Amino acid sequence: MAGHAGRGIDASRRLRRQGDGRAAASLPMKISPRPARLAGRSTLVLLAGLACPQALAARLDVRVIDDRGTGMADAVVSVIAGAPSAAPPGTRAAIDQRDRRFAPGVIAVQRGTAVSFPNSDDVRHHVYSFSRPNDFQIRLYHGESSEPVTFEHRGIVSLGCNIHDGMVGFIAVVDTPHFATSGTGGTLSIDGLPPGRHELDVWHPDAGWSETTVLIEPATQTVRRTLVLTPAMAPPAAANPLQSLFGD
Ligand SMILES: [Cu+2]
Repeated sequence: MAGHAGRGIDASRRLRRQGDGRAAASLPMKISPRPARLAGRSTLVLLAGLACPQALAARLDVRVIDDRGTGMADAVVSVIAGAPSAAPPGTRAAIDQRDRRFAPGVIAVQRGTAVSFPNSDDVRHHVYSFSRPNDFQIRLYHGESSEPVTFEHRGIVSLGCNIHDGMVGFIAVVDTPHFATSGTGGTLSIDGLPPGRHELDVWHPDAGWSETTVLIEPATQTVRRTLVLTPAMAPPAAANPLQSLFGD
């Protein structure tokens, strides 16, 4: 992904074009959307950074907000600090199915993670994804599914259920060990970051992919960043199946 087309757009020019006065007043930075993966325009803005001395590996504290300042849950942030890598063998994760919802509705895993899809409902579900090359399906089942699904390719896996159209979920497959998903309030932390300027990717169901960079100074202990995402669309509440899952 390093060096893909579109990187290095001058941030101030982009932001001026978008007429975002507040964002334009922030510090200069490199920023670029990821057109190939983006459902719509998305904007990522650096608001603040803070460094504390004395540590080799730093922690990144992130708050993801929308353009009204509201914290956005279910944002996946990953930092590319080194060569792409798969999860250690045996790494597991799970998405439950409760009350005809995927729970949680968004998870992030490192490539190579085996994800199980237990069904805690008293109805059968038929979980599938058309997201090639991570596509799969688990035919109608109750309780524990027979085999977990190992996701070998970086990208977003959109989940559905063949029985219940309203069930929507996502797995963000990353190829770095440095990632986290924002909870209520839009906050997350990523530990163990080495010094250097690293690519920082963020994905959200309503905003697609964006990327920027994060600078970890050699003596940095904690870096704090606020990332502003502009949802790609704002459909009427009743017409948006994602809203009940991801609304804040
Ligand atoms: Cu179902």
